[in-house]
Amino acid sequence: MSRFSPITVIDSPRYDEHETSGGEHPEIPARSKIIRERLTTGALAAHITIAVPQPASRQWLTTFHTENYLLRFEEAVLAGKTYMGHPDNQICFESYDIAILAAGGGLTAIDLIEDGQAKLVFCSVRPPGHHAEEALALGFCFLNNVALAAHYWHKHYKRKKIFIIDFDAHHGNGIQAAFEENADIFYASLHEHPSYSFPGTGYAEDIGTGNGKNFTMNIPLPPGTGDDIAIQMFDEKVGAAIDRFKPEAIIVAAGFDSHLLDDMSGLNYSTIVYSKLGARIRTWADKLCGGRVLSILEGGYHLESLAAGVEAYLAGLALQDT
Ligand code: OKP
Ligand code: ZN
Repeated sequence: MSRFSPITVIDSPRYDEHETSGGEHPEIPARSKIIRERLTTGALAAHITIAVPQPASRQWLTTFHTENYLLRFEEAVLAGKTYMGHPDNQICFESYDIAILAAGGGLTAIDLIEDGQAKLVFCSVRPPGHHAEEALALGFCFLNNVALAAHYWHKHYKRKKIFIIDFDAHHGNGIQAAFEENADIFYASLHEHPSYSFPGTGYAEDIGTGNGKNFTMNIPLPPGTGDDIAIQMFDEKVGAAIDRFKPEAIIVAAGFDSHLLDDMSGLNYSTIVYSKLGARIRTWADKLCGGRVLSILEGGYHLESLAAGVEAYLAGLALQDT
């Protein structure tokens, strides 16, 4: 026998207002729309509650980003600039507010979890965040939604040990930078090998520095890697690390660009891999940290595969064997 645990999805139609579709850009509002459509009408709909995000306040944005960077970002949108730093990072007039609402999604989710209203929360946010550094927009990311959520959980609710799992096809350089010297917040990432992939960081040798040594884990995978090797590495390496670390909470940087049909990476996962990842994470969460799992959307650019991947992942998280 098995049953579905309830899932909370943080979403807002305002996420669609970060409008980047002027040209060929892949990080588009259609991403949010297709996930919304699938989750509200698909097989999981009966198990999903939608909740509305609140914008992140300055106090929490500055736990990672500099004042100066936030001001530059706001000025850029007000001045009508079309990108920040590199044309990858397209902006429109609304982008600053929407990025703050994306960061706020994670904080709202944590409030719901700590208030006992939810255990499994998925934030279907745009723009993504894991490449953003304290004062740098990179790879479609402006504010580091996952890093900000980890700081909030750690500082506001005093959850001392947080384990971050990043299964986006790309290395989350921004999350790593945020916590590489921190022994309380573990960062584990599975990604396409940096020699072949953006942003070129995330070598296995990078294991953290200072107090944070051995609290960063990078698992680079060669182009062409499929489900079996990915799951094997995930079980062996991430499974061992999380068992040792014994977190009080898990945050997942959930990206779906490792799918076979997604051109943004050379990884070749099928949709089923995401349900397997979800099932593992659920098992670890139940065993180690009261079932608390916050997942925040990162990449995923092949629209059909993105929607199917999110649904499979949530099914894996929610389905409990009894
Ligand atoms: C964002 B996320 C050269 C190509 C850059 C950017 C990929 C960003 C991926 N300018 N490609 O990790 O899904
Ligand atoms: Zn990615």
